[in-house]
Amino acid sequence: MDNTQSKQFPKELDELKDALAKGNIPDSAAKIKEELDLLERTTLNIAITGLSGAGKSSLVNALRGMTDYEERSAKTGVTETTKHPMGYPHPVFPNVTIWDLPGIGTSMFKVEKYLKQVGFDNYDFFIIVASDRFTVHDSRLAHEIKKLNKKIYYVRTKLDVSLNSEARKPNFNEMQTLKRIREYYCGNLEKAGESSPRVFLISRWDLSKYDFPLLLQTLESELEGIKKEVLIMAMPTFSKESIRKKQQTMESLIWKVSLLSCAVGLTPVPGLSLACDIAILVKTMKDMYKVFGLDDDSLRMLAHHVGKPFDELHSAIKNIPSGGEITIQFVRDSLKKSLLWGTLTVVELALDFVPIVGSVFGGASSLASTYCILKSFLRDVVKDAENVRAKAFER
Ligand SMILES: Nc1nc2c(ncn2[C@@H]2O[C@H](COP(=O)(O)OP(=O)(O)OP(=O)(O)O)[C@@H](O)[C@H]2O)c(=O)[nH]1
Ligand SMILES: [Mg+2]
Repeated sequence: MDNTQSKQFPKELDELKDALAKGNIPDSAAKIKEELDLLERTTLNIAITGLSGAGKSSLVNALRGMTDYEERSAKTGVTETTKHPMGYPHPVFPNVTIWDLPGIGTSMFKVEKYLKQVGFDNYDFFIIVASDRFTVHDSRLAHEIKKLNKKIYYVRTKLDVSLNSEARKPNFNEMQTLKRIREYYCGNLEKAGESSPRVFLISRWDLSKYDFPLLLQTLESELEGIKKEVLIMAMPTFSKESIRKKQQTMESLIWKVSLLSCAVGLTPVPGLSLACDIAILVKTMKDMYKVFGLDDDSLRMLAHHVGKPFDELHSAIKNIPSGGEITIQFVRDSLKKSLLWGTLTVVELALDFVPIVGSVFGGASSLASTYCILKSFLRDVVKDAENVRAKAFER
């Protein structure tokens, strides 16, 4: 692990200082515990609808980071029609469920009845999918959903097919073609009464290209509070931007975890001059593998998706040990190293906290050490997530 630390105090620690300055450590720890528990319990339900064959089930799998061919994937293909709402939990973050809904165009019911039938209230937002045109039913549906104060996003799938046929024309320019297609769809939706439709162009076979990364970014930016964090953690890492967002989210979590581990684990760690609950740190580190798609299950799905061997992607992980090797012993050794090598930063941080925490639970150096090792571990995880992403998408 890289133990060199920046001397400047990270911004996210201002929040910690504020929380501690209010003086009541057990209360802060209890609140933080509640917050972290809530993060695990909060559910996110994404509804996908559109005509038969539009690519709904394929998008369900894409959002779950899965291919269409594995055991728990949504069935796709010309004869695999979605007839009833089917919830597909995210394979690694089961609190996120993507719902495959039958299209309104195939329904005999009126919009209100359709929404009632699919249980509209259960969903956080809707994605309407089309591989050709959005229909009048789609815009009517969108209108009703907006009245219910829920957001709608339009996704135009099978872009690869459209681009392939356009590419045969002389003077083909991909950027201009994309712009034209986007304008065409937005124009049509506006004519149908949509005031500011957002249309995302995607190809199921190349999710790192076109608008799929932008779709994820937009969904995330328009969610609020804890649901935003839930989405950021669960979404696949197809872009540098998504890795950066995950990093920011984890940064704001690790000081909370550090405080919690020091506040509840007052047992001194044998052989170390600090007291903390190492199990909390082990869990957080293991969670980081999942968040950044570096656990074996996520890597296997990514390998399937990009058609590369699992071992090839796994070999790009160079800075962190295998997930299974994150043990109490590993964390204890990291803490020991951080106390020996990272002395300057740990001491600086600890001194900064002493006036606030020192007298309360004698934990300034414990807090500084746990924070430093989590931060350093996160930096290594991010480097490896970038290495894996580069390896997965290199041609
Ligand atoms: N070329 C291409 N094919 C796609 C894309 N998305 C989906 N498909 C294919 O289109 C077909 C239909 O996709 P599905 O995801 O099953 O469509 P659906 O909307 O769930 O269809 P129903 O369940 O019948 O309502 C499948 O053969 C997919 O592989 C895409 O972006 N590009
Ligand atoms: Mg389907």
